[in-house]
Amino acid sequence: AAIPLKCREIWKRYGANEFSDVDGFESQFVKHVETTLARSIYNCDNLAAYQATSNSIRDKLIVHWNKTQHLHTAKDVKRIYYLSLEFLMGRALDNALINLEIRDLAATAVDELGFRLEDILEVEPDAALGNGGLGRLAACFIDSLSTGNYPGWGYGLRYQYGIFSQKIVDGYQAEAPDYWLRFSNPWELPRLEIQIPVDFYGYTTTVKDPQTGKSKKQWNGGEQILAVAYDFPIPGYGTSNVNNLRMWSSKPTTEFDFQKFNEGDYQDSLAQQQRAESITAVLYPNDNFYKGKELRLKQQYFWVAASLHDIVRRFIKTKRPWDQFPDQVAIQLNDTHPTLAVVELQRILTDLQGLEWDVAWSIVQRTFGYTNHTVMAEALEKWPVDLFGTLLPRHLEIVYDINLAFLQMVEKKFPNDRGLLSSVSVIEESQPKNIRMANLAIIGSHRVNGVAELHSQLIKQTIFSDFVKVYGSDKFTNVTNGITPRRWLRQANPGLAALIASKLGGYGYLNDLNKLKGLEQFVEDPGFRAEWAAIKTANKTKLAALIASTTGVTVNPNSLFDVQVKRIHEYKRQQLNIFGVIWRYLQLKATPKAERTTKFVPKVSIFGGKAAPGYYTAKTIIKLVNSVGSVVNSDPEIGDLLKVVFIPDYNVSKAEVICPGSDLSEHISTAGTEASGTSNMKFVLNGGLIIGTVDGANVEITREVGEDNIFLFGNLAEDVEDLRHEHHMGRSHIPDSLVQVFDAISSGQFGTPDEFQSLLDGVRFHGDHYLVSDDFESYLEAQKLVDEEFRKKEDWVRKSIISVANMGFFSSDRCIEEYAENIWNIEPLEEKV
Ligand code: T68
Repeated sequence: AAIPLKCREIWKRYGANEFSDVDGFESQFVKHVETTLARSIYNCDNLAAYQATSNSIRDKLIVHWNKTQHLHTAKDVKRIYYLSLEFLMGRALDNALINLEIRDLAATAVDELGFRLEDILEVEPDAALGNGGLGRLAACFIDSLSTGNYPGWGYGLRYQYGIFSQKIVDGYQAEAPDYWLRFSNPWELPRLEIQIPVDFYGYTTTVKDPQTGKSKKQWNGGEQILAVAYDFPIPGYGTSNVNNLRMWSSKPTTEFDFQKFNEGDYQDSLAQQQRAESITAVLYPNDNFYKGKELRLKQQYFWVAASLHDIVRRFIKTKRPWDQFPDQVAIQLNDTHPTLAVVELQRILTDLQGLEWDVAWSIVQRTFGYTNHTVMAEALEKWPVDLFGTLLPRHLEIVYDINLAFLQMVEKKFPNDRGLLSSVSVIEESQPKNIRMANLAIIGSHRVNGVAELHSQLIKQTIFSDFVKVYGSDKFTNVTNGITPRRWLRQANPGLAALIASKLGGYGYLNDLNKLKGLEQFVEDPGFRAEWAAIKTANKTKLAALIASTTGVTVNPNSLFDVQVKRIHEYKRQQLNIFGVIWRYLQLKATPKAERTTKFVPKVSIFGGKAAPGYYTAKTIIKLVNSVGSVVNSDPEIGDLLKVVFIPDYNVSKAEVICPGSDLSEHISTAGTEASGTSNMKFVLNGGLIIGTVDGANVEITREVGEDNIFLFGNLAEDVEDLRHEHHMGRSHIPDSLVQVFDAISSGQFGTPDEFQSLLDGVRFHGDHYLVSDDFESYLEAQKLVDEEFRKKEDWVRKSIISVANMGFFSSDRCIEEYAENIWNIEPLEEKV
């Protein structure tokens, strides 16, 4: 019920009193220490200071969160819902301070209160609810949605355990659980009153609709679990709009199995309830790989059902006719993980709301868009029909009906093309039968996009070519990925961000990144170049400190820092990198001492990244890197000429130190395998150069920064198929350099060779699927060129400046504008303060 008019004056007087100066912040801080945390000046450590600071900032965010949500409801605008099973957010505090433009204020205040902001920021655990690029992309996108004032929500799962934390034990990866919520999380608003029941299992029946007299299908669920909402306010930069990221957590219902109870099995009926919480317990740690686990499908449906329930409820409140649903709601599927949403919406509209099939289906198709992130077969989701049908019996029927209608349409357009029908069918007629989620996502969406130009071309030519035949190519489009410059420049590299601001008239470039172009006019200013170079050196010194504290290895910041940090995967080819490092080491050893420094630039080869716990080859690569490191780093002949380190537990907060500290970063995937890559953008935006293949977004980075400012090598995507064929015909050629590397490994120079044998055999005898042997010489050539260019210090700095100046295109703000215009059809709406 509404508050009576006569009471509202008091509400107004006390409402929304947010702080806006140092004093105001301090008073909030102390209040939170004393009441929220129940501590005092006598026992306030950095953790308490972090929590008090975060709570104070959170209060401020909530005020604007409320206003923004109210505005969107009042204006009845169309919203975009971004469904992603991963949001790799990293830390929230520094980002909030930056986006609210109160970082200096907070630094002053905590200093006056007896703390250092830097120490407080370090206490925060990463919110690591993602594996890699896909999850981080979602995090950049919601930052840009808020910054661009788009009415948009993210929907995800609130895993209790994020991606495992990685330890290196004796050179091997070991996994430890990441219980990130141990000190509670000040950035989430538990909405314990929002509890949505989600059904699983059970059976379907046909019932007569009492109103229409028609018979219809009904799902009688067997197990019910509650989805509880936790909201994370997402502040934009340069705006007071605050969007919402809603994460679901699973809870048992208060119902329980009375039959079991009556049979005297109280323990077991409770235990079954307890298992409800396991649904959102842990993030699956696979990147670019599909594994058909029932619990994963449960996670997907749980999340999709709760999110759609929420979205539909919000729409129903507007009292509009169903036909207008797509005018109010756009839903983006981040990969195929949320594809069940297509089926669930069709079920809601037909079974629950009584719409005709075709009417409902047209609404569904107009609502969804689908983003594909990979062309690799082993990553495409397929669920066994039996497993799917047991968990979601009604959904299986709907999948079959969707497929039937679709295949009839295809058959009509292309009569008697059995091959076409079987390739576009949602059902893979294998033993056992599978449901192809990508096919379902394409059929259920009005637009399908890839994440870089090359990738978007490749999906049309390879995995989805038959769908281009069916739908024409207009359904397929490209939105090249981007990154948020707030976190990946201003936050990660405050020195460089400030220098840029001093030249471009302030920080306005942070939400208008094309302004970076203005830096080009300073390239020939020696003073500017010196400042630029000094900042890089300072950042390298900081990275050297991280290396020392995490690996115990001391490195010289004057060396060339050559970095490859990303998930460990054969297609990303960390093995190519470490083979190249071994080659360099062998060459160094073979060169007379006096000539070494003229022939080789001192270099630190820096690796980092997690391997999926079950991915044996990836784990072997980690071990090889560490084995090479222990030999090279302790070789007194080599000294600073070469160091090899593996930084353990690569994550977002480490990336914020590593990206600004690189001279060169490696993006060396086999051409055609890396859909886009986004760390390539982060490194260049921070003034590093790239050595890379003609793959993913490297292609567009080259177009923007110019060929002279990037070290490209290797075979092209169009040649990969033929090269693989050659290997399979037994016509492999291993270049002599690589043979020498393999011989060195096999001789035991880097520890017991047995464990590396399979890695070498993969190249030598098993088809060299990732074309390491084909690209090795070209890689060494490119590295040689890097050495030569790095010696020309001034030219290197010029390349760095020109590259940064041309990175405007890769702001995730640009991505969101493209999605909004070409896929979602939504407009920004700004709260007027
Ligand atoms: C990445 N994909 C792409 N997948 O590999 C990368 N997979 O090229 C691209 O830049 C990025 O997406 C953003 O578009 C992933 O990160 C996964 O992490 C993943 C997770 C679960 C299942 C499959």
